[in-house]
Amino acid sequence: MLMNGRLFSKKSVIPETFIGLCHNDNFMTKINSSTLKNILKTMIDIRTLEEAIAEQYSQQKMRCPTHLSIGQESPPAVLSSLLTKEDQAVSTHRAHAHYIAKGGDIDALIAEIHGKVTGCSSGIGGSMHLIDKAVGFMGSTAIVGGTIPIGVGLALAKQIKKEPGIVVVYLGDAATEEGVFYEAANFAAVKKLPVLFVCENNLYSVYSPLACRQPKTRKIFELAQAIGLNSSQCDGNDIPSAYNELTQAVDNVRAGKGAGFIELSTYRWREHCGPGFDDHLNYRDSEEVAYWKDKDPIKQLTEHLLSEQLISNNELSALKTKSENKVAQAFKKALLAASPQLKNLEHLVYAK
Ligand SMILES: Cc1ncc(C[n+]2csc(CCOP(=O)(O)OP(=O)(O)O)c2C)c(N)n1
Ligand SMILES: [Mg+2]
Repeated sequence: MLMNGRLFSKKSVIPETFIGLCHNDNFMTKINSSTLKNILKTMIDIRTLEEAIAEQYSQQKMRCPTHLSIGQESPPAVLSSLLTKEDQAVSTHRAHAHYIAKGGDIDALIAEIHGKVTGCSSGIGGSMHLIDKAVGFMGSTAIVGGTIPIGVGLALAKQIKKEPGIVVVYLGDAATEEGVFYEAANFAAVKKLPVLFVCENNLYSVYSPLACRQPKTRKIFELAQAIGLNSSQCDGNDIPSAYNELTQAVDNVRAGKGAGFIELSTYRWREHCGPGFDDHLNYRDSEEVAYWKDKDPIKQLTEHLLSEQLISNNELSALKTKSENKVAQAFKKALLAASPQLKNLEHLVYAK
């Protein structure tokens, strides 16, 4: 089998459901170079800040659980290049990348993970409970599937009030195994709501591979299609394929063609929850991990931009340095900021 120019003859490291999702360089040339650079910048910001979280986590200043998206930065980075401020998004326990890509503030995210008042959720939410209405980021939650009906509700409100924009509901592959997904997806399909479900299929629910949770031949996007959502699937770590498919999916929802669903294959490099690695638990093959690391979306896009002379080495290092400085400043500010006061707890938790 030939995937992304590499030959796998022994055992396939690609699950059946992803076979055929190939790299397509032709699409890359159709994407405007400034869009590609913005996508790269967003991915670098996400990776830089998450690597800094991983590095500093053991200092015990960040006391909430964190789920890192290192390795799966491309779906939100590509999607957000197609969204506007009028569009809204809801997210999952693995929310940092979604928040930053939607225009979220690095200072506010780092402060939130440190439990400080300057955090986007005023320091009482932590990594998994991010909200920032100013950028249309309407919430994330630790309950798998918990924000799916909230996103559908936001889309219903947009439809009733005739407000512009669409709603993006980020979900993991495991969230499609929750009953609430079917209820919400059915309602969105029936009402033709302006909502796009964006499923990041990283093959795992904690340590359980998709293959032991769902029939091997099932494709998640086909299941969504059967519910009545306009569905598609693509290689989420392949920027041109993701850009092409996401453009079509977003355009269809914007055009009022009904609720959509897109499944993007991707992979987390680190442990399910926490700053380290959990591969010693042997729940996934080292060959599989190596395959996905080789499909690093940042590496792929950097190589393309350099080889096409769309970015210089100097520009690239400036981009990285700027991101590192911004993240370092964010940590400094977070450590100096105040903690929330108990008297404000009720005010911060309940909506009026
Ligand atoms: C309703 C519910 N069931 C179980 C859990 C425990 N849990 C936390 S994350 C997770 C895996 C979710 O997998 P997926 O949706 O694919 O997202 P990923 O972690 O792979 O990004 C599980 C089972 C939970 N938080 N909520
Ligand atoms: Mg998963």
